[in-house]
Amino acid sequence: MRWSKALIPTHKEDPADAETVSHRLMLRAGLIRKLTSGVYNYLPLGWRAIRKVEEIVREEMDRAGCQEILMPVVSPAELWQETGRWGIYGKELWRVQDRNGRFFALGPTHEEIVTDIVRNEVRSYRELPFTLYQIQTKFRDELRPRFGVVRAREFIMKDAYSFHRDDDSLDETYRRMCDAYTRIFERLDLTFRPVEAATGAIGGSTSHEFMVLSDTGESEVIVCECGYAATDERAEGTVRPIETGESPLPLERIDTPDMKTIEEVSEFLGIEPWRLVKTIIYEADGRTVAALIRGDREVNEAKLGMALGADLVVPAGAETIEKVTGAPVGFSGPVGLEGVEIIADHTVEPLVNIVVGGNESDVHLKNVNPGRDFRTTEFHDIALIGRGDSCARCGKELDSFRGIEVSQAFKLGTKYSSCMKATFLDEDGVGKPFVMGCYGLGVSRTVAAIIEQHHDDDGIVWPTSAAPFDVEILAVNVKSDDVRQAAEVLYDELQAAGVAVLYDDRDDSPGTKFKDADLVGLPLRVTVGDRSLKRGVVEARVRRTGEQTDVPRDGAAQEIQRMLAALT
Ligand code: 9G3
Repeated sequence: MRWSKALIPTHKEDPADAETVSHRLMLRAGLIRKLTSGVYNYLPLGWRAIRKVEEIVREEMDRAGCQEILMPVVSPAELWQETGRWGIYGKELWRVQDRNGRFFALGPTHEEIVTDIVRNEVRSYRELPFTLYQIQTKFRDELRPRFGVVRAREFIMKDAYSFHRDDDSLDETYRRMCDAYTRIFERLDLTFRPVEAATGAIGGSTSHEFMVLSDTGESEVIVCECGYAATDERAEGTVRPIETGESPLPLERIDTPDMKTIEEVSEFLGIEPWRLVKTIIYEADGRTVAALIRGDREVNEAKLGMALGADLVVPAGAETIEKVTGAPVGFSGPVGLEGVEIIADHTVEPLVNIVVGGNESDVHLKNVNPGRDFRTTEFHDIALIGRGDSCARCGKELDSFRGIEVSQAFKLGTKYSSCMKATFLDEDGVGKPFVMGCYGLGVSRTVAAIIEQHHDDDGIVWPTSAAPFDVEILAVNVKSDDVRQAAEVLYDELQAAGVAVLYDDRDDSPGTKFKDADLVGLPLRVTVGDRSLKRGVVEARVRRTGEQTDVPRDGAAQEIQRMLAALT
C-alpha cells in the first residue's frame, strides 16, 4: 500500500482522554477513531491488525477441531426469556425494537442462540461432541466504556460453544480449548497467564480466564509462588483475623457530622480503619441483604452471591438504603436493623468494641460488640482476597498483578440446555440435556493488549504475527529520481514475493516520515535515500532492537525477506 494514497491519520500529540498507552497509540497511529462513546471505527492499519489476529484465532480453532459458523447479531427477546436472562441482565443488554415493536437483543454473547440451533438440529449422542465458533461483533451497553477498544460497547469476539453427552467429554474439549488459547497467545508474542475465575451469572462450575499482564489492566490477579493463580473475584485465601484481647465496653452513641467514609470517621475517632465495620446494603435476586465487613477490606460480590445462593448481587440504591436503615448512605449499621438479612464476613466475628453506622444521619455507634449488640444470620468468607493475605493452598503470602482479561473458558454444564429443553437421545433412547462449554476471546481487545505489551517511547513495536504490514519502505526524498526509482523497484519485487509492504512515498520532511515509521511500528523499515544509494545500499532497521544494517541494493528484496523470516 502507498502511504500517499492510504488513510493513516497519524497524530504527534497524545489525545487528552486516552488513559492507557494502547488507547493513546491506537489513536495517534491512526488505527481507530471513536464514532461515539465505546464505539470505534477501525481504519486500515487497525483493521489489518484485527484480521491478522483473527487469522491466527481461526487457524487454532480449526486445528482444535471447531467448526466456524456465523450467528445473527440480533436475537428475539423470547429466546432470552426462556433462560430468564432477559430479566436478569439490566441496561447492559442492548435491546432494540423492530418495525412491529417487537423486542430484540443485540448479542452480548450467544449461548441462547447456539443452543436454539442445536436443539433443532441435533438428535443423537452419536453426533456428539462438537464445537461451533464464530468471530463476530458483540454489543454490551457498558455503563462506563473506557480504555478505547478494551472496554467498548461494540467489540469483536470469537465465541465458541461445545456440546457433549457428559462431563468427561466436556473436560477433554475444555482442556483442548485452553491449549488452543495458549498457542494463540504464544503466537501473538503475549505474556499471559491462565487463572481460575468466578463463574458469576453465566453459571456453570469451572471457569478460567487468560490474563495478559498489563499495569493498566482492569483485572486484579492474585498469585502465589506455589502456582495458584485466580482473579480477585474468585481467589480463595485467608485474611488474618484481628484479635486484640480487649474486653467489651459499654455501647456509646457519637455525633459524626457529615462523616461518611472510612477515612473520615476513623480519622475523626482516631481509630484504625479495621475497627470501623462497614454495612453495605445489597439487592440479591430481589432480596435486600446487609453485608458487614471490616473497614480495611472490600466485599467480594461473587462470593457474597455464592454465600447467599443468589445469581446476581448488586449494591442497593440510595432510596433502598434510606428505606431499610432510616438513614442516608454512609450511616448504615447492624444495630437495630430490622427486616433485612445480615451476613458478615468471618473476620468480623472475633472483633471487640467496633464502630458502626448508627442508622441515623450524622451518627455512629462506638464499642459495638457482635452477638451482644446485633444479630447476624451467619458469618461467611465474603472478603475480596488481595496481596498480603495467605494462600488457601500453601499458606504463603499472596502477591498480585494487574492484567487484561483477553479470553475465558466456562464449563456450563446443562444450565442452558435444560431450561431450553435441548436434549439428545442416549444409547437407550433416553432424552438427556446436552452438557455444554463456552469459550470466548476478545479479538479487538487482544490487539490493544498486544500494544500494551509491545511499545516504546516512539510508538508501537508490532510482533510480526499481528503487524498490519510486514515491512515499510521509506523513501527519504521522493523528489530524487534515483530514490523514487530504487524504492519502486523494491516495492514491486517485495510485493511480487508476497510480502505485505507499506511504502511511504509521501512528499513530506524526513523527520515526519521517520517519526511516523516509529509510531506505526512495523517490524522492519527499509530506508531508501540518496546518500545510501551512492554507497549502493539501502538501510534496513529492525523496529524492536533498532539494529540497522546496510543491504546491497541489488538483491535487496531477497535479503529483506531473509531478515523478515529471522524476525518471525
Ligand atoms: C449478557 C450481557 C453481558 C454479559 C453476558 C450476558 C458476560 C454474559 C458472560 C459470557 C460468558 C461466555 C460465550 C463466550 C465466552 C464468554 N457479559 N457474559 O453471559 F446478557 Cl448484557 O459472555 N459467553
